[in-house]
Amino acid sequence: MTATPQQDDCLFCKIINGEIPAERVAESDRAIAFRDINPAAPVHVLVVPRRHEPNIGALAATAPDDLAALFALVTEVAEKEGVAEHHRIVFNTGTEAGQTIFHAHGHVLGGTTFTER
Ligand code: DGP
Repeated sequence: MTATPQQDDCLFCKIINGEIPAERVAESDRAIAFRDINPAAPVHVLVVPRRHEPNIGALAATAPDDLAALFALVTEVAEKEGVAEHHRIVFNTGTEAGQTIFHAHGHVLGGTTFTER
């Protein structure tokens, strides 16, 4: 089996490999979910493909099965965290959109009422 593509200097690759600790809440063979270090809501979990791609569009183009697996894990996380009925999923692409970690990831946010878009 081919190794999952990863990047040596990537923080999220290091979390995936266990080199840097994180509070994991769920995982599958293609994606992992862990709590954001700086939560913006009572529930704030990052859902991250094991495969290193710089953003969600690159993941969709390169590995659509991994994208589907990512969303399956989003659903699992929302259920586990008790926010299946009300949650927000955010994918930032590019610095101007607020992306700071260039390994594709979705923010699963919930446990509060969002008033702004
Ligand atoms: P973004 O701005 O969309 O690239 O989101 C990156 C998120 O990653 C940001 O909300 C903070 C989070 N984060 C950064 N460093 C760490 C870390 O070392 N551990 C964890 N759990 N989260 C981190």
